[in-house]
Amino acid sequence: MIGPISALVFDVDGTLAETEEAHRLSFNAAFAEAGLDWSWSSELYTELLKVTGGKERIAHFRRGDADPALIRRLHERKTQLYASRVAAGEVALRPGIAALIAEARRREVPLAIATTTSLANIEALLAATLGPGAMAWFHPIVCGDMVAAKKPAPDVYQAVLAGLGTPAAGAVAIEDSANGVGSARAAGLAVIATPSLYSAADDFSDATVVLSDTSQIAGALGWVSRPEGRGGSG
Ligand code: XBP
Ligand code: MG
Repeated sequence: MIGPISALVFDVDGTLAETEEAHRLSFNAAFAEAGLDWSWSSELYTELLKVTGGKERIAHFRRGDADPALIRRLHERKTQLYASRVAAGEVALRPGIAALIAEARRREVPLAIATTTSLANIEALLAATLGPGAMAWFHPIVCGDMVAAKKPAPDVYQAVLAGLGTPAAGAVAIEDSANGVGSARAAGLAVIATPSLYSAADDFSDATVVLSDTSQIAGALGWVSRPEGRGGSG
């Protein structure tokens, strides 16, 4: 079990929710709209996810020979398409996540977000799954483009710790990927890893704890999380 907790820091994609399939389909739809014959299969996307950041992922896929302005346009459109999918209810929180957030709020444990994705994607996901006021429950929310280097660099978690005004000791990160675990560990946080559909084959040896299911996180923290739906996130 992990010791006293000063803050709980959530990753977004693959951790709060299994979002990567919606991202993959949105990338492919943006490519098709632009008349490009680029199409990312699940197998290829699993490989491409080793590169964090949607814009960096496209550049990597094109081996660095795609026009940066085209990449920006494609990524902006993809983000719109992804937000529409999320708003349509295509993405649900992973098991126990809503109850875990409610339990942290009941215990007045500060909540923060450290992610590679964009603020627009977080706003869409939290509004669709936790309601319009949920963004305010997390502070700070640090996104990929707000820091110099994306995961596995420690930047995003260092920025979160600075925003929390708390040392790494006591802060616990919840992550679904090797890149995310690496980033949090490099910033000195304990990390609960919960492998997701696209990260199942990742190396989680640096994680403090590896759980097969997000509904086990409360137990790993020594918390009794309330059953889903009762006294939950409101
Ligand atoms: C995972 C990522 C992101 C998403 C796509 O983010 O690496 O790039 O795959 O989102 P997280 P964008 O740190 O939350 O696991 O296209 O907005 O980058
Ligand atoms: Mg993730």
